[in-house]
Amino acid sequence: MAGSHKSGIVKSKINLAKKKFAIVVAEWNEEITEALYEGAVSSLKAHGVDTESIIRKNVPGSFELSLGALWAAEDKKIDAVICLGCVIQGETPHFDYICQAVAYGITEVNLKTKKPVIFGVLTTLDKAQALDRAGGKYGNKGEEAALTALRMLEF
Ligand code: DLZ
Repeated sequence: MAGSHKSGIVKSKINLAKKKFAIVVAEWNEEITEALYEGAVSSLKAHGVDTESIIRKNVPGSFELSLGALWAAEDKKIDAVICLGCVIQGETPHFDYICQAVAYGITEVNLKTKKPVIFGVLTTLDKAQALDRAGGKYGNKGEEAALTALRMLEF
């Protein structure tokens, strides 16, 4: 699939059963972010991560993902954080401000905490594009976000 990982399942060099993940989920566009969450969890489990090693935290919207991710990453038990959100363009420039803020915010949390903090945020022009990427014809970007976390833990 263009623009995605080469294969769904990565053969891990590390013991993933020992790793702990926080998944921070934005509640805006819930139908989409729940599908991303399901994708991320099933991908982690398929790679040997225990259900008890996955901690879910909700935030109101994508703008709040950065702070949610920082709080999660500051927890010494957490090895990687996966941020899931969906920003859909409306009639005002709000979209641009949220997308830019969350992209910079998550980057900053990566560098500040030195832990993998994954940007699993859809930024789409409409809901149809989001559905296509949340289990639709372009796969599930939540699954890809989980795979990215695993790849970074293997770095
Ligand atoms: C306000 C807002 C709007 C208009 N659109 C979205 C969106 O499409 N996706 C999303 O995750 N959040 C949206 N929000 C909420 C903001 O992310 C944030 O929660 C509020 O501005 C409060 O800080």
